[in-house]
Amino acid sequence: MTWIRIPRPWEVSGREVTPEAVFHGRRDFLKKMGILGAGVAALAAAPSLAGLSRAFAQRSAAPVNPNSITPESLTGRFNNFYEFSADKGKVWRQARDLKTAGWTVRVLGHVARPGELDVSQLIRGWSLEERVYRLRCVETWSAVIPWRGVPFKELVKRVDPLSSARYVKLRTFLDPDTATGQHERFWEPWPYTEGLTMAEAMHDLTFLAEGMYGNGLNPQNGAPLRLVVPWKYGFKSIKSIASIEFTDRMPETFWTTISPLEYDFSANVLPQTPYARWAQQYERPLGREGLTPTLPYNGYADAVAGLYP
Ligand SMILES: Nc1nc2c(c(=O)[nH]1)N[C@H]1C(S)=C(S)[C@@H](COP(=O)(O)O)O[C@H]1N2
Ligand SMILES: [Mo]
Repeated sequence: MTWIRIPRPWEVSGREVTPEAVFHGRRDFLKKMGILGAGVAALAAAPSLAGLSRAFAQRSAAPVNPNSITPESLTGRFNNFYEFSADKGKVWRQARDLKTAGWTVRVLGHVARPGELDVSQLIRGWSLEERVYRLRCVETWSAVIPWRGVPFKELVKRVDPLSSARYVKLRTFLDPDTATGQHERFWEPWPYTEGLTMAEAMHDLTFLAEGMYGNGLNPQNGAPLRLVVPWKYGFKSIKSIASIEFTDRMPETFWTTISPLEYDFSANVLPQTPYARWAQQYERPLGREGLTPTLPYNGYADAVAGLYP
């Protein structure tokens, strides 16, 4: 399958500038494919994606760069998902046991509509969107991934947080029988927990993904539902979400609990600031030779710097 990376308006802060017409052309293209509006069923019924992508590329004068998307063979076989293994090459094998059928997400805390959401029902009601984002791991490797899902704020608005809600706290499942990492490193603060301020949660870039590369998520990438926060280090993009809690105080997270001196709650990608055990000026894109500079806020400064006056 050929994927063509078409820059979106918010990517202007990166290396390329996109004529507005390209963005609208892109939307029409996605509509035709059924990604916008109709959803998964239409996508499955769509003709060859590679063919459509080529046709679209020929129609448009866009500066597309088909090489920047990281091959799925890499992002599907090199993972951080400590619930399963601390060995990035073994996660995909271990995670095959994750049962995602009938998955629910619990909504609780300072919210008008708490409850248990059935994920497959939830997804059926969404107008799915595709977004190509950079992912920057704090360990300095990086990837460019085409996600499929909805802005996280769509879900937040639906459950109607109270005005007392100042943070969102997200948790992954707890199941040491399936997740060998939770069993072997039982002393770690499971379940994996992450969080955002309400302003970050409501930002248009903050994404809730149910798919990548045009298919549903694989277990190793966080099926059935994960967060994607592209301007923060990868560990904020919590996989396999089991609960969403609205709180009035900053939550402790997995990493701030394990090592509070290394990890802070915000974890924004700021290349001039050493973070955790690593210098952060450069990154190693998966599947490519050598290093490339890391950009402030991972290339999304224009879109998000306003959150941090
Ligand atoms: N539940 C959970 N989510 C997680 C992690 C994890 O260990 N457990 N690892 C994080 C880290 S460190 C990174 S870099 C990304 C990696 O996502 P990927 O494997 O899909 O590329 O997932 C994040 N989400
Ligand atoms: Mo990471």
